This record gives sequence, structure tokens and C-alpha cells, in this order.
Amino acid sequence: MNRELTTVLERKEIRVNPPPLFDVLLLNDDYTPMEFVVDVLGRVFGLEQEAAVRVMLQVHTEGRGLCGTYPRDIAATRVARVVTLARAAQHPLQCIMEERG
Ligand code: TYC
Repeated sequence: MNRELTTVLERKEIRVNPPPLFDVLLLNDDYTPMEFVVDVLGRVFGLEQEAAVRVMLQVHTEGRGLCGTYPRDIAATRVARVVTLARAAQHPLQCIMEERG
């Protein structure tokens, strides 16, 4: 029996697996204004202007970029906030979440 499980049984503790983490990513498109993307990154992910510009430019040049990594519910809420802001402004900006490998 592996060491960790043995320890758990001896201590009579319940130790569950750590919750999965999800990357939240922005995808590039040809229409959403750069300034809008930078603003969203600040509002939804709390990024400073400089960091927001960096992520926006990474998305613009590489096709996708990492906004942050979170437990499932927080990741899903941030994706929804981005999409809601984008659609309200009639921009096609896409935001997705992916489980960390
Ligand atoms: N490619 C867009 C433009 O040239 C800018 C952009 C950046 C759009 C990041 C989406 O996730 C995005 N206006």
C-alpha cells in the first residue's frame, strides 16, 4: 500500500484528491478591438494595464493566451463574464476553459 494512503488510514483522516484546475484562455478574432480586450482582462481577471496588454498581444499574435488558472466554478464564472461583456458590446470575442494537463 502506498505511503500516503497508509498515513491517511493511520491518522483516520479523509484526504481527497486536489480539485482540478482550469486554464481560462482568450481566443483571437479579427474584429474585437484591442482596447476592449485589454479592458476585459483588467475587469474580469484583475490584470494591470501592462499585463493585460501583454496577454492581449499574445492572443493577437499566437491565436490564444492564458488569462488565469482557477478551480472549475471560478473559471466558468470568468468565462461567462467575458462572453457577457463581449456580446453586450457586440464583439465576437471567445473565451474558453481547459482542464490543466
Ligand atoms: N485581433 C484583434 C484585432 O486585431 C485583437 C484581439 C486580441 C481580438 C485578442 C481578440 O482575444 C483577442 N483587433
